[in-house]
Amino acid sequence: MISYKTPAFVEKKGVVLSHEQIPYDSALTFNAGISRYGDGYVMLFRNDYGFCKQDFDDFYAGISDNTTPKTNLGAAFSKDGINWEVAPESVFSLSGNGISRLYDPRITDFGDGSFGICFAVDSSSGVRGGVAVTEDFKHFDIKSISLPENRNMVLFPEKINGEYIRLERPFLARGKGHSIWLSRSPDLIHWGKSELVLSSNDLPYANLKIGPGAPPVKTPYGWLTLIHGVEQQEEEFVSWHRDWKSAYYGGVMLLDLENPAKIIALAKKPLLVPEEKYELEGFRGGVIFPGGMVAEPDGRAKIYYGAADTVECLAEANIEDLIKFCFEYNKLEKS
Ligand code: BMA
Repeated sequence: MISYKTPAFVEKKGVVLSHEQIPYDSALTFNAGISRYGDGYVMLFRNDYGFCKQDFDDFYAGISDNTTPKTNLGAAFSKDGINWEVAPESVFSLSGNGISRLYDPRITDFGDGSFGICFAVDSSSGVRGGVAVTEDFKHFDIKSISLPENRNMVLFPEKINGEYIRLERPFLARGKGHSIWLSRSPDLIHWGKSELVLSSNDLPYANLKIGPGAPPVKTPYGWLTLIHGVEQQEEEFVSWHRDWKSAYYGGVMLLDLENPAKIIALAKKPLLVPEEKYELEGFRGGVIFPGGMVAEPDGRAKIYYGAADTVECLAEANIEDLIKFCFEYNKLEKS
C-alpha cells in the first residue's frame, strides 16, 4: 500500500498527451522531455507502438504477452505548455548494431540554439545511455552512448568549470538499490571524473531504484533537480496488473551550484505520488516518471511526468515551495 501523499502545494493538471493524439502508430505516449523552444515549448516523447488494446487485455488476463513494444520518439510543440501539436511523423529511433530501441528522452536547453538530448537504448548487452545534440528536433547528432548498464541521464544547461555535467544512474551489480552519479565531459563524448551523488539506501521512499528525472533548473539556492524513486510493494500493488508490485514516485533535491555532486537539501518525502486514476491505471499502474521541469517567469514550475507508462501529465508548483520542501524534509531519517 502507498502511505505517502502528494503535498498540497503541488497542483496536478492532468494528462497533456495520450496516444489518441498521435497521427501514426501509437499505443503508449509517456516519459517525455520538455523544454522552452522559440516562443513556446517543445516535447520529445516516448512512443511505444506495435500492439493494441486486445494485446493489453490478453496480457492482464495472463493469456499471452504480446506487449514487448517497438519504440520511437515523437516531437510535439505547444504555445502554452498545456495544448500540444504533434509533428506528423516520429523524429528519432535507433536500431541495429545490437540496439533494439531508444526511449525515455530528456531535453536540456543549452541557451545557444542547441539542445542536449539524453536517451536510453536497449541493446543485446544491456541498457545504455546516449547523448545527442539537436537544433531543430528533426536531426539528432549522437555524441556518445555509454557502456552498459547505465541510463536516466540528464544534462545540466550550462558548463561548470568549463565542463559539461550529467547525472546518470548506473545499475549496480553488488548490494541492494541503485544510485545517482555525476560525470563530467569536455565535449559530450568523453565522460569521467564520476562521483556518487545519492544512493537509494539514503532515500526513505525508495527501497529499490532511483534515477535522475528532469534536467536541473538553476535557482539562487542551488540546482533544483527532480528524481524518481521506486518502492517495491510487499503486496501486489494493483490486482488487475500481472506481476506489478512497484510504486514510482517523483522526488526533488537541491544540488550545489559550484559542485553539483554535493546535495544541499533533499526532500526525503516524495513530491509526486501516484493517486489519480490516470496514474494508477495503465500499462504499469502506480508509475510517476518525471522527465521535464520548466521554470516560468512568474515563479511557477511546470513539471512533466509520464504516468502509468501510458500518458504524459503536467503538475505545477511554486519554485519557492519546491525549495522549501527540500529543506523541510531534509532531516528525515531512513526508517
Ligand atoms: C523503468 C524504465 C521506465 C519505466 C519504468 C516503469 O525501469 O523502463 O521507462 O517508465 O521502469 O515501468
